[in-house]
Amino acid sequence: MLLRVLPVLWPLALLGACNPDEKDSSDAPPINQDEDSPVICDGTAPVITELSVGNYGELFDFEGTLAPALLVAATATDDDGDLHRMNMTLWWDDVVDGTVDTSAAGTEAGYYAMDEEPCGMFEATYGLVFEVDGNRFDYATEYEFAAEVVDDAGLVSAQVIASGTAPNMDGSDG
Ligand SMILES: [Ca+2]
Ligand SMILES: [Ca+2]
Repeated sequence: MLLRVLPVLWPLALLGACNPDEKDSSDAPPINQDEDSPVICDGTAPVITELSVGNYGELFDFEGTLAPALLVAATATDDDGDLHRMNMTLWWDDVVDGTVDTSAAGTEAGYYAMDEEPCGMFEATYGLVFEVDGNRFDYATEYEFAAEVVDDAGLVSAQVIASGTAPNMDGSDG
């Protein structure tokens, strides 16, 4: 069965996650003035400040198919502001014991470019929705996820683990 997964990104204004004044602070790194060179921020790794796993809350439109969905969302901060392009890697299991095997390749969300100038995105929330169809993800079952976030420079955060319960077949909380 095909694993259907789609990235979702919330408007930061809705989350209140982005302080537009932050990029004007003295902490902001200088931006490379040479327009022909790629912009390189200070080179700090991102930090996951929150990882949530749970019911998306309603049926999700998986490219034309409405289905219950499990939402995994990570909020990350990064001192050098290069979350204007961000990726997330996930591993999971259905044994909630505080550990997830990450020895095999994880599922990558794929880089997502935020609508923000380089080196100016100090916090971002990135999510993935997984279709819950009784196969790869079972209804009303608790899953445990390990997540890593990757910034524009390819620097990887420390892993964070969180668990949550997949919805019922009708999309209600499982
Ligand atoms: Ca960074
Ligand atoms: Ca586990």
